Amino acid sequence: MPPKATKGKEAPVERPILGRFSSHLKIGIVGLPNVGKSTLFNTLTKLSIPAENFPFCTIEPNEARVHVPDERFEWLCQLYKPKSEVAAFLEIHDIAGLVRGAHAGQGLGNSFLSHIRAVDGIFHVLRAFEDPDIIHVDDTVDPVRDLEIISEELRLKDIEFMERRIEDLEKSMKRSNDKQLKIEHELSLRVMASLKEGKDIRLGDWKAADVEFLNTFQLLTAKPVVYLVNMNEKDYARKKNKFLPKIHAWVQEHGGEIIIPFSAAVERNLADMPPDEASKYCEENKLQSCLPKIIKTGFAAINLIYFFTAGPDEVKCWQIRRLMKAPQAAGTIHTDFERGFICAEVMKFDDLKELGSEAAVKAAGKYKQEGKTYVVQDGDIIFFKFNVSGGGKK
Ligand SMILES: Nc1nc2c(ncn2[C@@H]2O[C@H](COP(=O)(O)OP(=O)(O)O)[C@@H](O)[C@H]2O)c(=O)[nH]1
Ligand SMILES: [Mg+2]
Repeated sequence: MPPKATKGKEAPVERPILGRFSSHLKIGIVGLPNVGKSTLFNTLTKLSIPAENFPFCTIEPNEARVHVPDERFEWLCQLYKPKSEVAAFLEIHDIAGLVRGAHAGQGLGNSFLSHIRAVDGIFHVLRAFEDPDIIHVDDTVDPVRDLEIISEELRLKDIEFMERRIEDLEKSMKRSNDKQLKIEHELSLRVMASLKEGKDIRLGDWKAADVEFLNTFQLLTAKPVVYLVNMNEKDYARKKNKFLPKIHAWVQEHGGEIIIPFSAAVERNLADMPPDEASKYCEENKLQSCLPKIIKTGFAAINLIYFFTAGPDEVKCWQIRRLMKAPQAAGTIHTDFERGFICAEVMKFDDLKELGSEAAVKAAGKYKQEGKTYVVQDGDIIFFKFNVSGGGKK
């Protein structure tokens, strides 16, 4: 359910989140051919959690699940020395390259676009490395042109989808006076106007009621984007690249999302070295791996956070969507926890770290009982109290 709008102007209301209401969300690597998508993906795969750790889901060769690095989690594991440790993970899909005209079926366009539809966010990889041996589909390296191509393809696909949707709605409206149809039609026209102006749906100012409909459309331009700029090792180490200022300017004009400069070649080389050699290499060349940042940023971009449960048996990250309330968060552990929710006992990680133990946090009065309306924050350490013995209903 979308959050209720609050009355009055006092508190700035956070915009409702677009996208699937699930804690199992994925991010796809998208870009033109030969920009370094698979090199990045394969490097991530080397870090990935073996498929047998996910017995209930299939993992395809183009999917990887990687742990979200987190010092807080490591600290908790050090403190509790639990029998079991479960970190958060990000699911990443490698999607084949898109080319100009994909929306009209060029280069297997439609199937690529349907792969993008299936993910919840996009790592948009841009090529900012020059290498005469590696051809560029458009002959020259020009990441701003590539940004234009991809964003236009996604928008054109959305326009095509909305055209059909509007046609269908108009047919239905001839037969029925249903108020919902009118509401959806009106929204669809606003969506279309935004797309035709060149404005992606994720950047729109949508109301909670709009978001409910928009989520059923699964539009490509509604998905959050993180730009990954692939450059050569020298540029990556010196944090400079001739294309970066232009990329930056383009992104500022088109939504201002996060840009992460990285080097697929560096990441691949580091992943192939034994750990001590890799750290020596990083020190000598004054650089470090960017993968932790890429993973963390992607996780946050698709609106995932996690809370911890922590004790001697297990320290675990429970991933949920941002803005989730305590009972629903409890439900990710067990449906009974949601059904019989009494309260959430919450410790803040920083308090635990500062004071050193649960008992000390309690003694300092910082162990809080939170009720049904509490919005769970990233990094909360939670103990849920629940009771289903009173004949709770399903
Ligand atoms: N010089 C250089 N080559 C790269 C880099 N990243 C990828 N490549 C090469 O570019 C080619 C295409 O890379 P790939 O990851 O398959 O691109 P994709 O088509 O986007 O998946 C491969 O030969 C890679 O080795 C890079 O950072 N520097
Ligand atoms: Mg590839």
